[in-house]
Amino acid sequence: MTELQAAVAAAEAAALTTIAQAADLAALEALRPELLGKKSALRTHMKGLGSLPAEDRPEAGRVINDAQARVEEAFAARLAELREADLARRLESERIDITLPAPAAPAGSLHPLTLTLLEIERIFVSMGYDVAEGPESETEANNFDLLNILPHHPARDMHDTFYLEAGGILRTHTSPVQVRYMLAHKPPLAIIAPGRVFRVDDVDATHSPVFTQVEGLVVDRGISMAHLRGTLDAFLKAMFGEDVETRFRPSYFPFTEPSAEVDMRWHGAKGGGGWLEVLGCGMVNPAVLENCGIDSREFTGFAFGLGVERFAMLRYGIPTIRAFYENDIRVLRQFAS
Ligand code: 2U9
Repeated sequence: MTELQAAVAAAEAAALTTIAQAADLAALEALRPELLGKKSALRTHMKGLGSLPAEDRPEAGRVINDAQARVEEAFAARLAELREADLARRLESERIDITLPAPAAPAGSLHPLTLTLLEIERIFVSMGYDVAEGPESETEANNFDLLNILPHHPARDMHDTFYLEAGGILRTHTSPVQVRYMLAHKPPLAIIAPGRVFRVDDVDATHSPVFTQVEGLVVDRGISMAHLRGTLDAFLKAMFGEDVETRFRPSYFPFTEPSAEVDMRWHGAKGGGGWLEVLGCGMVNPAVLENCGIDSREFTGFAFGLGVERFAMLRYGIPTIRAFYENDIRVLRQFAS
């Protein structure tokens, strides 16, 4: 063996040992320049070929190339081996148990407006009322004309009501639901009409351009103001407690005659208190009954209307109507049952 062959064999052996001893991928990668780079021992021998006699060069070149090929092969094999070991270690350490139960999805809860509306419905249904619903976009006839709200009434101003480009309007109260119901059913009837209504209004603590109403309507032979008073008094007692006192004050609505506003007495924690308006009501205007195909000489009726937001604010001590629409989870969570 020539001196060169011995040196190449030693360099190859040293490289193979170093490769075999690389403990992990990072260590092996760090060896790459030293073992396979331009300045590796074998490449340095390659560069020295020029100083050999011309007849010795082919054999010497072959010897160095073969050694270089074996080092490269050993490097690639060790790389593959370490990668496989690394993958196996990660699979083991990152193992997940797919048989574990998933974390429970957080349960939502009913909105305070919904809770209040459900309670109002429960009370009226217990008194024999049906719940009627209707569309939020309405005709001017159903929302105004048939309810005796004349063309010059301020509520009909373009700036007070949302007029739809396709024709029609957003209902300003749920009264058109009762209009539709009377046009489709004969008395006796007792219904409540809950739903969203729309008015051009700036938002403040007690106003919103969108809010929720419940209106009620009873039509039968012999219905009087006494039925109206007894019904609303019983409703407010069921809603806020048996010690609630009510007071009826004269008022005016085009669709009722006579009309009244209902106040409820409240008692403050420090002895204060007073009367608070909570409802509007009245005997259905005979003209409205006639508009809806009901003979006003045979039938009379009473009607009332309330804002659900106001009831929910009283029920829960909520100081601003905004709380119902902002959907702040810290507010809503307090009503989770
Ligand atoms: C028909 C006939 C009569 C419904 C009525 C009121 C009085 C009333 C307000 C309460 C608070 C609106 O939401 S609010 O601002 N409503 O004061 N509503 S009588 O009367 C009707 C309805 C339908 C066919």
